[in-house]
Amino acid sequence: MTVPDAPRADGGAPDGDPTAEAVFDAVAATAPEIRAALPGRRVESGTENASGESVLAGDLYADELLGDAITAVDGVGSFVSEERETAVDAGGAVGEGAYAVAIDPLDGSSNLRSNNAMGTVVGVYDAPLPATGRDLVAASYVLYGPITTMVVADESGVREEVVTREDDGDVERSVVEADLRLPDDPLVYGFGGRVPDWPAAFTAFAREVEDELKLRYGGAMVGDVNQVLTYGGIFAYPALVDAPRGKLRLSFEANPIAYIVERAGGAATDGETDILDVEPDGVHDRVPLYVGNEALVERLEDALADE
Ligand code: AHM
Ligand code: MG
Repeated sequence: MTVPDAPRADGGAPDGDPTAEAVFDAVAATAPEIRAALPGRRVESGTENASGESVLAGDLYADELLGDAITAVDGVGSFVSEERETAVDAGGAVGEGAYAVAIDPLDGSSNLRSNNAMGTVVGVYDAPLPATGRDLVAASYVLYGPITTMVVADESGVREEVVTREDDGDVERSVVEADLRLPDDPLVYGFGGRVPDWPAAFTAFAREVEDELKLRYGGAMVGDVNQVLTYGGIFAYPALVDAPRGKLRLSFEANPIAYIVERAGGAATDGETDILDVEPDGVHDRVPLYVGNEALVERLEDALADE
């Protein structure tokens, strides 16, 4: 499997952490390859991942391509994926100059069958995993929609980019919004899972919100969070009655998304605690995720506290 040359960022190239930027270049470089490979990879691979979920051929392809690209980046000491049981040692001591990179290679891959949005989620941690989100130095997601966008956050803020492959094969990242901020007036909401599986307090909160906001739920966290970042609102994959830790994974999904949304002016919680402060026991730990405009997230925390 070949990984295209790393792209050069243009349109106001960011001067963030060089290793994190090199990781995001590597991720951007793989994005057109992943897109191109998906049409033939919509079937089950016949294997299960560390969370006991069946894995599609597209999940495996994205995982391998991204794993090859990210472990080749200087300064990456360890690579962990939602699709891999254990970490890959990429050389270098994590926390002593080298970073640990955690990815969800193809978030929302069950949307492959219906051809709806999917994404890739990336967290760059300055600590061996499992770690809390406070150890993130940068995070990003790629959204494979009608166009390929990439949202990148680091200490300096959040920006939105478009990823394109030029006629000469080079992949470019172009900044379309240099300072992405959550709109003040929320418009949309999207909540995962089945209503009968929701705890009563969350259902009551959802009933309130559906009178105020428009439903936008696409079944891929990256796509649904991107709607929240674009229009303002709240996304949740809540604690369920029979799954109090919800569905999403802290290291690969919730932490990077919380980092991005918080730096864009929003908030993220597990219902009680800021997601970035949640202490994991293992790298595949799950966590309930409620993320979006701060006022909505605070209302949600109050609603859950009443239960
Ligand atoms: P995945 O990473 O295996 O695709 O699972 C995570 C996805 C999220 O993108 C999405 O929010 C959620 O699962 C959808 O679950 P559901 O179909 O239960 O609503
Ligand atoms: Mg996912």
